[in-house]
Amino acid sequence: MQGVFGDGGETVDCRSLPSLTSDSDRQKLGSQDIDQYAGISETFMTDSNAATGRIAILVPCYNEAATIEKVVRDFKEAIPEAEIYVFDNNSADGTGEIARGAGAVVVREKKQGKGHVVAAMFEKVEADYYVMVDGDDTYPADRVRDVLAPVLAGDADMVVGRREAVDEAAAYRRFHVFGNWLVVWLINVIFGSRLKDIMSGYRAMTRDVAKNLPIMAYGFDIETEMSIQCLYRRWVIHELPVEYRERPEGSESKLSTFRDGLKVLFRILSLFRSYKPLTFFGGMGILFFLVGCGMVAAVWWLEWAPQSGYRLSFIIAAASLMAMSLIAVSIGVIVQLINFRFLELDSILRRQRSRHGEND
Ligand SMILES: Nc1nc2c(ncn2[C@@H]2O[C@H](COP(=O)(O)OP(=O)(O)OP(=O)(O)O)[C@@H](O)[C@H]2O)c(=O)[nH]1
Ligand SMILES: [Mg+2]
Repeated sequence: MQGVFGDGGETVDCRSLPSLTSDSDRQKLGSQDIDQYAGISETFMTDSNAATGRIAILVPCYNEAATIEKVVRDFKEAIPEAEIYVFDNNSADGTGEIARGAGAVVVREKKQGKGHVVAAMFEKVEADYYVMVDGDDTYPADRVRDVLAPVLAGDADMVVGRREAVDEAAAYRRFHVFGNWLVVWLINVIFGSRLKDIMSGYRAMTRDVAKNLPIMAYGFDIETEMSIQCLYRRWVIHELPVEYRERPEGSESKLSTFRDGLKVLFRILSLFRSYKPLTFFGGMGILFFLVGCGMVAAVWWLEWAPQSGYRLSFIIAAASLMAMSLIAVSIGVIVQLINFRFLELDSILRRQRSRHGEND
């Protein structure tokens, strides 16, 4: 299927896959380690007596004329039964035409930003399994079946291609290694996870995830949001090491280290506040309480005269901090309760939708 889709909210249906796997294959795989999936998914695709599944390869693109043809051709060769969708976000360099020429379905998205495009992809493309990959030829197409394997086997809801740089200095720009480390560390501490790569653009996921994952990010904070949402919803994330190479000559990064880095940090903070409100507001409350206690201790320790201005201001500040600490903890408890009710609602809605076949 080929063609350009407008902005009218069309649904794109991708080709059928002949088969996935037998039950015994699934059980065998279930007990194996992630790295052992290599090569096994090929068997899934060709096993003739199993379920049917459609695979969509989704490529968000903004001015990737230098690399998109190779990316589409490589994926066509690596997984011919999948349909490739290139979501072109107002490219001015002919990315869309090149992608169409290479055999991809090209969908135009006018709202600028990777986050908008990913939201449109999940809304418009109908498939059973989704693979998301960048259009800059930095991820290996020949690992697509490995990345898909745990999702096809029913062992993971999302597989993240964990980037292992072939040449770290060339693949990552200055500060990016530190930025990646900081983001991973923050999320693991806040959400109690043990992930190693949060910002990889190479991911496979089930239809359930693609259709039910809320997306609020507009730009490069999208990957961070996807990982956090999966953690919050207790979807199973697997990481699979994949080679990560530098952009080829003539291809330009769209990422601005500081602007996009700040956006990612704000996204983490905002999701922390929304999804872990008791920890967020409770933590604030504890901090206010401790500072308040410190001020009371200072008044007692420094033995200011009763009429001293310092003494009075410290006592007023300490009392205000204690009051703020109580308010912060109360907000945390209330928002946590609201979240809990929403999660209940979400679970009921999902059960009803799956009863009506909307998640299948
Ligand atoms: N649709 C869409 N895609 C975008 C936009 N900005 C970037 N992309 C795509 O998102 C993918 C990743 O962008 P990159 O600029 O490579 O960002 P990155 O991989 O995080 O950073 P680098 O390490 O610099 O490569 C590429 O396929 C881009 O074409 C955008 O505004 N809209
Ligand atoms: Mg890139």
